[in-house]
Amino acid sequence: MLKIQNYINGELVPPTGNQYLDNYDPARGKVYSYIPDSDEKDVETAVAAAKEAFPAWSVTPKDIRSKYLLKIASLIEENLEKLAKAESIDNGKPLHLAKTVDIPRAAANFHFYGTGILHYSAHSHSMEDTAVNYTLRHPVGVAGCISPWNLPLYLFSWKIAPALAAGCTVVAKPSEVTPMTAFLLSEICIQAGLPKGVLNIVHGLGHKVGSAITSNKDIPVISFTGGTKTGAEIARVAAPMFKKLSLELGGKNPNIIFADCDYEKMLATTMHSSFANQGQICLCGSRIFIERPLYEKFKTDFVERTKKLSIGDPFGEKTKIGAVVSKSHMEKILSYVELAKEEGGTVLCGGKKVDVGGEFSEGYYLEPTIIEGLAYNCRTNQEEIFGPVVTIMPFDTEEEVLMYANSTIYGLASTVWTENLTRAHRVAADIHSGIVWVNCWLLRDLRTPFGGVKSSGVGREGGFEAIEFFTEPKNVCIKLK
Ligand code: TXE
Repeated sequence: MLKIQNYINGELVPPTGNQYLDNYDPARGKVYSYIPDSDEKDVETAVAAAKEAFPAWSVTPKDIRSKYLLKIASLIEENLEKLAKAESIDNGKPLHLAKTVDIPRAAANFHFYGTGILHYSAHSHSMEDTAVNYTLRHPVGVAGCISPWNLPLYLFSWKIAPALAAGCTVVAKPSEVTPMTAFLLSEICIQAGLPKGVLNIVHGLGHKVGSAITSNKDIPVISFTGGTKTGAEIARVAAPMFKKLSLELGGKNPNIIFADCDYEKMLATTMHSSFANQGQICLCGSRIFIERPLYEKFKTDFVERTKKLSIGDPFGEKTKIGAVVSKSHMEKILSYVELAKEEGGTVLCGGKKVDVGGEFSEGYYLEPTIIEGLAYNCRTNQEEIFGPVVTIMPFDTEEEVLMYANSTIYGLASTVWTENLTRAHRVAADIHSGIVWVNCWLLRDLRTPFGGVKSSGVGREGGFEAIEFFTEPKNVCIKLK
C-alpha cells in the first residue's frame, strides 16, 4: 500500500521517526494507504528549508512567482481526473463533486493568485508640498498553513496560493484524515519546478504537527481552517507570540425562505445547500426557516426530494450522497440525531446509518436527515453538526426570523430567498454573518473577502485581503523640503 511522503526542501521524504498512520477510504471503511506520523522534528526541518528559501523567493520578481503558480494551476487541470478520484476516495464525497467543485477550484485558486499578484499595488498619500507617504508591503516570512478534511485540496490551495504569491515561503499541514491530494500536489510542485523549500508539506496529527507549526518561533503568520475549538487552541498558543492569524472556523448557517421566493429555484438550491458533500461544508445551510404560508408545501416537497437522493458508491454516476469522512464523525452526527429526538424534534426522514452493500457495506453512509419541531435555541439548532442533517421551522415575521438566525455563537454564511428587493437588502444587512447569499448559494467571486464573524473566525481570506494578510505594510514618509 502507498506510503505518503512529506514534501520538504523540494523532495519527497519519509517522517524522521519512520512511523505511519492508517489512511481510510470512508466509502469502504478500509485502510487504503499510510500517512507519515510526523512530529516536531519534521516541522523543524521544514521550517529550516522554508527559512533558507525565503530570502530568494521573497525578492523573486512577481511575474516569475506568477509563472510558477500558473504552471501549478495548469498541472492541476491536466491531472483533474486523477486528483478528483483521489479526493473522492480520500474523503468519501461523490466523484462528480470533486470533479466539478473541489479540483477546479483548487486550480482556480492558484490561477487567481498567480494573476492577482501581477495587478496588486500598494498606496501612496501626498501631503501637498510638504511630504509624500508610500506603503511598502513585504512578505511576512515563513507562513504556516493548516487545513481541514472537508474540501481538502480546495482549502489547502486557498491558503498556499496567496502566501506564495505574496512572496512568503510555506510550511503546510493538510488534515490527517484526507492527506492524499496534498501529497499529489507535492508531486505537481516538483513537476512545476518550484524552487526547493518554497513550499513544504508535513503530514501528521494536529496535536503533534499542527501544534508544532503553531508554536514554531520562526513562523510569524498562521492561516487555519477547521473547527472552532481548534481555532481557539491555535489562538491561545499564537497570541502571546504576536503571530498574524487568519482563522476560518465552524458555522451553523441559516437558510431563510420567504413565501414570495422563486420556489423551484429555491428548492433545487436548498437541496444542494443542505446536503452537498454530505453537509460537510462550513457554508451549508443547516437551519432552514420558512415563512409560515409556505411551510407545509415546502416540508412535503423537501422531504420527498430528499428521500430520492441516491446514497452509495461515490463513483456512481447518480450518487448524490457519498460517505461521511470517518467513523468517528459518523458517530458524532448520529449522536446529534438522538439529541434532536431528546429535545423534542421529529425526524421527518433519514436519521440512520445505511448499509449500501457489497464492497461498500463497511462504509460510513448516513441518510440525509430532516428534523422539525425543535426550539430555535436548543442544542441541535445551536451547535455545528457538520453532516447531512438539517432542521426546518416556520416563522411569521422578519424580526422573528432574524432573531432566530442571529441566535448562535456562529456567523459564517447565510442564504435569503425572496423576490422583494427592498427586503433582500434589509435582511442581508441585518444578518450577523460574513457572507450572505440572496437567491443563490456558494456562488463565489474570488475577489470578495471570505470569512465569518463571532465564533466563525477571525480575519478574511480571498481577494487581495489574502495577499495583504501574508504581507506586512510599512509606511515611509518623505519630507519634500
Ligand atoms: O477539524 P480540526 P476537524 C468543523 C466541523 C468538524 C470540526 C472538527 O464541525 O466536525 O470542525 O473537524 C489540525 N494545532 N470544521 O477534525 O480538528 C488538524 O490536524 C494545530 C469546520 O477536521 O479543527 C487539521 O489539519 N492544528 C471547518 C486541521 O487542524 C491542529 C472545516 C483541522 O482539524 C490542532 C472542517 C492543533 N492543536 C471542520 N488540532 C470549516 N470551517 O470549513 C488539529 N489541528
